[in-house]
Amino acid sequence: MAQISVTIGAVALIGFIVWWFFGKHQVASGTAKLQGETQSIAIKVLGGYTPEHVVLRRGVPAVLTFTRSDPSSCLDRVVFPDFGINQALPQGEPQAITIDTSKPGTYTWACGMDMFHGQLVIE
Ligand SMILES: [Cu+2]
Repeated sequence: MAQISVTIGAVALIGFIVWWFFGKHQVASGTAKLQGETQSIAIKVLGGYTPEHVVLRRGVPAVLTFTRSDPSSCLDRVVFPDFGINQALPQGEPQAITIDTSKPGTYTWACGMDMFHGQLVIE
């Protein structure tokens, strides 16, 4: 009897591990809204980035507005290494960041310590 419950426990644990590593986790995704000649999107900074996957249209000037409500200093900067951007995010003050969308591709951004990440897709 004890052996059966150990076996069931082991199978359940293996199932959980497989799900954890290979299951599809939901990622908040957002597409920038076109307004006249520019596209823009608002990103919330609270325990990470929402959305953390942002889609931009190629060749249209883009503005990402980050608003940090998270009190942690971990998130007080946002860095886009491919664009040479390292911007301070004062708590509660929306910060507009202009992105050059001339080169399509997938780029990442991160907090100042490279702990939280977001993804930018220009298509
Ligand atoms: Cu950090």
